Amino acid sequence: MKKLTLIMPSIGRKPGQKYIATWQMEPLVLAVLASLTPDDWQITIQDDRIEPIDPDVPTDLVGITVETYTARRAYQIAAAYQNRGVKVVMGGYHASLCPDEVEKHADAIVVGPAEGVWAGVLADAAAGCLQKRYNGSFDFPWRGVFPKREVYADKKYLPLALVEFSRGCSHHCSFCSITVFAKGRHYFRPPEEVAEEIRRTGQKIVFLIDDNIAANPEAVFALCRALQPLNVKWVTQISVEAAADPALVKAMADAGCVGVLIGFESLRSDLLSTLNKKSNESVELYERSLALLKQNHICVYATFLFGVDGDDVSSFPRTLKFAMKHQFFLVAFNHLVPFPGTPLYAKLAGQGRMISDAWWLEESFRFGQVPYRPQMLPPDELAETCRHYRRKFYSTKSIIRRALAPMTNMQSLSTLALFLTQNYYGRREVDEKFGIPLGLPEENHLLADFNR
Ligand code: B12
Ligand code: SF4
Repeated sequence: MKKLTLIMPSIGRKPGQKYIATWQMEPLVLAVLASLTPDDWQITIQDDRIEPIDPDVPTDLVGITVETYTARRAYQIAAAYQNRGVKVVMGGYHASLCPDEVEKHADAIVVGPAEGVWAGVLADAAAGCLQKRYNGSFDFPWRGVFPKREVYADKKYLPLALVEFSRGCSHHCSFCSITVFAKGRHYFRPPEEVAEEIRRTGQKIVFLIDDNIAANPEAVFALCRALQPLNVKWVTQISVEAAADPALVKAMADAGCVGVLIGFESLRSDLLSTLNKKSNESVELYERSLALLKQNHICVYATFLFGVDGDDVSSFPRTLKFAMKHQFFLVAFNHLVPFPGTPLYAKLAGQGRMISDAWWLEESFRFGQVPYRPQMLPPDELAETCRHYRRKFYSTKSIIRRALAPMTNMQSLSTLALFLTQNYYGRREVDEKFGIPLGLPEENHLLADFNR
């Protein structure tokens, strides 16, 4: 039997610090790839976020999933296998957004979804005739495929199942990797297969990882009908205008939705048109959707972006006040990140505002650093101000004030316990995340005794 090793790289880590606790979710992508792999391959997985990578493991082929923040680390791991003559295939967001770069570090890459091409890649690898690049098509029939979670059954992850209902998004926000990757498409699995998959996981808490689950509201009604009998609690991501639809929000709540992540991005919705984020048309819309979510006992993880052109520092206190007023469950105060391949990246590069064209490859780059020149503040000050306001949001006083939300964060003892745990991690992680190097130190990047 041929042997395949599938790898999830970490971003990197600070010496002596464990990997960020809330980032240790099950690596769904590896289970999806395993489900597409013919039975004559024996699969093992290695997850760099929770265990040391073993480059000497007997294997005929290695597959690595690559995101922009994990690219440096992925290249380190690939080199360790290639040094002993093992072929490496890479795929994922970064491989699709930056194929020319990723190709230099891999024997083959898959651009786009693996569904239509992975079996062919494996056949070519077995026959010793790997091509350099395979282009996955988005027109595959997305049915009858169930991720093979057995591949990570012996590993310890956060106690929730990651499940996909749809991929892509019909919006075209200029900073977003999703819409570039999926070429603006939004496609679905049959709702009854999603329900069946959830049943099989046996988990009672589910993260429907869709980036904008309601990009097609009709599909969500069908999904809700399929999920309602399962009696599971689920969280997901949704755009703000969809969350202002009373029938949709009620259907989601009735089907077990207890939390949504919403990218509000900015209270200066007038500026969001520069990012082509047309869905966030006004603060009145935000207020309407938040009232509805509250009425339906759905907690909100709100994310905001700072450093948008035309914005100024008064946005920070104003946004914090808004976050406190709405007693958000969690918040992310992020700075804008120009991911490669996005229209935002092209614009900033065209204006000569990138500090480093390939910031994700820089040895000196750290997580939380701003890689472009914002109009609002110098890059370091923007990074530090985001961090400062995160600290304020996760202060003890703020946690207590936000806990006292009877319709949402305090609706039950179990929700309150979850709120307190998640806010504890949120507070701890402000400083833990900031400054993580990309990749591990070159001289000992495979150290088995690295503090995990
Ligand atoms: C769940 C999730 C998380 C979870 C779990 C992490 C994880 N990676 O499992 C958490 C919350 C921890 C998280 C954290 C972060 N995330 Co995240 N996350 C996601 C999300 C919503 C789902 C990931 C997933 O499981 N997808 C399902 C799989 C099946 O899809 P896929 O990876 O695209 O795989 C398909 C193809 O790409 C291809 N493929 C992928 N890998 C490979 C490998 C091979 C060999 C082959 C052949 C094919 C192939 O085939 C697959 C099947 O078609 C994605 C968005 C999304 N919808 O994918 C963002 C996403 C991956 N995250 C992103 C980011 C930026 C982050 C953070 C940096 C956020 C932050 N600021 O803190 C951190 C980084 C943490 C880390 N890497 O350790 C970005 C990455 C953008 C980029 N250009 O790289 C995404 C795309 C979101 C976005 N809006 O842009 N994330
Ligand atoms: S609504 Fe969200 S997922 Fe859709 S394009 Fe905009 S940022 Fe990306």
